[in-house]
Amino acid sequence: MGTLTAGTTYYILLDPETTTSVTQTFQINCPAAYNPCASVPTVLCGTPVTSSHTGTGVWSPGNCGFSTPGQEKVYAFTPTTTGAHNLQVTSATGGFVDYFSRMPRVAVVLLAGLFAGYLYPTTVSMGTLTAGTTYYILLDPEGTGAYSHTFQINCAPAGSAPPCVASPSSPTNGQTNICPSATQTLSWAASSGATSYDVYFGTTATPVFVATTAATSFVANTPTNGTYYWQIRPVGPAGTAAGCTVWSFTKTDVTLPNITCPANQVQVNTANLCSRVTTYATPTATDNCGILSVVLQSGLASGASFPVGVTTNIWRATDLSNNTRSCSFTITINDTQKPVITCPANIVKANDLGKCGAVTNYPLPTATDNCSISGITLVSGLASGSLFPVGTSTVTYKATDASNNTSTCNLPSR
Ligand SMILES: [Ca+2]
Ligand SMILES: [Ca+2]
Repeated sequence: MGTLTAGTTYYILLDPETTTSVTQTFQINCPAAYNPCASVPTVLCGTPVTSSHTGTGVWSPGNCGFSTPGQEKVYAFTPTTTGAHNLQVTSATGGFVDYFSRMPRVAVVLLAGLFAGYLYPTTVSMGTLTAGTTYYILLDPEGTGAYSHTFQINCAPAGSAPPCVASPSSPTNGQTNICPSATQTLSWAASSGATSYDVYFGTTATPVFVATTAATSFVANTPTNGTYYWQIRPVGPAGTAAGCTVWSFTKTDVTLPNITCPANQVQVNTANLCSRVTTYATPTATDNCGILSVVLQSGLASGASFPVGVTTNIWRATDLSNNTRSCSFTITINDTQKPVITCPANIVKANDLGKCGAVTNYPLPTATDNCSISGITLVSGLASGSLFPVGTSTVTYKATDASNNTSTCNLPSR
């Protein structure tokens, strides 16, 4: 029946050459389903292979937006030396064929974890392949027409891979207390003969491949505090250095900030007030990584009205990792203003009948103070209600404020 196309409906007409009874049994024999793994030819170093494809395949791994519906071919390659290999396409007809290979840097199951190589560029790096390991290459056309590609795998040149870098430039291996930041620049000395460096980086002792760079530095992402591990594998024409040391560093800030408070101050009250408006310099703070804030925790701000007495001001500095340290200082306002005491007016009276004096009551003195009065006491003379002798008696009262300032007044009477 020739080549039939999948999904198309064909009609078969049975038409006897006679009008008598005819019985026939027939069937349509279909081709076996295509199996790309039924035959896996071996590719040898530097030996061209011509791969021909026609019709539909069984897989269509997408690549850069192009599907690959064509017939696949799988090839096996086992390098005899460890080192850099590349795949070179030397001729092609029919159009694009996508080349997939096992990514050499990650553990894979056959044909999973693929990277794409194209017809263009005609040579693509396969990275460092390991001697004795079998790699698989999948060729998958982007169409179902007829394709023919000739390719070869070029093996590592003679020589040896460049040496590992002895130690990192920055951060140093094992460095701790590196200030937290979103990124960390890694740098290392050049390795003799290296043309590029494979950078491995991560938070475990087995860092993963993250980049290839021709430079001797790399900016790694360090979004969280903790220990990071990294490894540099110098790459040269003959291969990639193996067995290079895994280095580490730790990003954290456990160093408390420093904060310096101004000196203690002693002032006197503002006249007629039990306080004084006082200013002071804002405490200064420094930190190995950076200051987030310097705030007043308790006490009063500069420029506030400080009450008579001792006010303790506590300031706290917080660094970018929320480490804190506090300092304190006092502002003392002394009340030096005496209270004001007022005695009642003089009392003049005659002697009580038959007495050489007079029982006399007088109103008690009153007192005011800018802060508060703690007491009014009789210092000398007779108390109110006493028998005052004939003549002039002097009564003296004393007012005391809360700061032990005193004032007296006299109440002469006779
Ligand atoms: Ca700090
Ligand atoms: Ca006072």
